[in-house]
Amino acid sequence: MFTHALVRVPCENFASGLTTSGRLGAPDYNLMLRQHDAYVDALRSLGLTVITLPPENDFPDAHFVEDTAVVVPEVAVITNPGAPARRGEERTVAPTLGRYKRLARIEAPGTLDGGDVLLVDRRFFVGLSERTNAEGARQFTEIMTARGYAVDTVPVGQGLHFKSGVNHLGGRTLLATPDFAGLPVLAGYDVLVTPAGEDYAANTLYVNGTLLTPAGFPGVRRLLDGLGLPVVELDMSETRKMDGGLTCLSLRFADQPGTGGA
Ligand code: CIR
Repeated sequence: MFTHALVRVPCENFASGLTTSGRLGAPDYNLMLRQHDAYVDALRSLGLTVITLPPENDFPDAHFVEDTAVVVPEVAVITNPGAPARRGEERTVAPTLGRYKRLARIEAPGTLDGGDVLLVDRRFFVGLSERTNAEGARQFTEIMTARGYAVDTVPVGQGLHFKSGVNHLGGRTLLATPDFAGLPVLAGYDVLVTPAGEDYAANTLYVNGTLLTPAGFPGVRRLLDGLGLPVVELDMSETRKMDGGLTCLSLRFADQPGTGGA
């Protein structure tokens, strides 16, 4: 069970962040803040204590905190983000996570974005993408295998991050876009496949038995309803305009006694 989530308030110039999705229209800051508040409220309603970092005007993508760290009970891995414009976001995340966890770091020339890292039970999938390179994945594998986790690397052909295409819905169930669903490494899981036009909703988040999913994707909603878990839809329009997904707005973790501090 997660007990905590770390988020960051989007900064006023969040629309200057990296994006490839110009066709979705101009981002609206006030709407972004309202949608972010609703996201935080959803996490709180699931029992999480939400730690909120202040906006970072020099880093317009910094509210995508998921990319700056990977947190498990044993360790928080501070990443070296793959996009040069985002390097430095991790500096203000590390001290906060350090209050709860031991820290490890991905060091240059390794790069790794948390959006490429999916944990299913004690097995990690790490996407090799434009943001995560082989050296970053190698360092991550060393850190996590030393702590008893399995790590598989997967090439990300399509989309920004591995979790743009595949996410865990609890138990043995995954949700994947058609491009990722047939990956040999996913054999052995129950893989639900997003219907045509609904790839964005593959980025659905399982938190303590509830599924948080982007609003406006009825086919994915039907698939999720079939699992019998509570489903909460969140409007992600402004996050999507900046190539962001629902998972990337937070870092979720369990604050277990004995795992914090040095
Ligand atoms: C970027 O391109 O880095 C940001 N505009 C979006 C990052 C989204 N992160 C994520 O999905 N994990």
